[in-house]
Amino acid sequence: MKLNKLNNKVAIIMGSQSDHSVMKGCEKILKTLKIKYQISIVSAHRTPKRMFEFAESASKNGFGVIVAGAGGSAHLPGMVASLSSLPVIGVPIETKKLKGLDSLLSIVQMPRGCPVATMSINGSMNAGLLAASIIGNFDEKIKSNLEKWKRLQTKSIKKKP
Ligand code: RP5
Repeated sequence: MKLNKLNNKVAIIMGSQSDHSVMKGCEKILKTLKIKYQISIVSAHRTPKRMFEFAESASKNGFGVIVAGAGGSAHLPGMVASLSSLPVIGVPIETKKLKGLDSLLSIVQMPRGCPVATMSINGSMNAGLLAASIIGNFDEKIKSNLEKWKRLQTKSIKKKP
């Protein structure tokens, strides 16, 4: 597939409106790093056609990374990874009954041949940071924004408690 000149946007998708409060962490860090993103609800089981259309056109639409949050059986990141050659970062969403261990194990245990980079439970900020690292490989501005952010983080850690 022909790539756009610069596939430097991040797609944030999530299985349900109820995932949004967690996925806001990803939005926040992308905003801080001045990375363009689009956010939408795409459910593998409630809106399968939407998921197919999204995944199959993601690269053509200028996305360079997909961040997918899902809870419970959490098949969204894996399904999207099977339909797109873009890197997919999965965010396991904490669930009421199993505290997100279900989501984590589901997303992390992708079978051979279809990887999903799995974050910690509710680790949406790290998903944004990892997306920035990937985009920063070919977008100098983003790389420098990320480097600056890391320097500030380091500076903010006091030596003494
Ligand atoms: C998954 O089911 C979603 O990702 C969400 O985390 C979970 C529960 O969804 P709701 O019942 O709250 O819509 O598809």
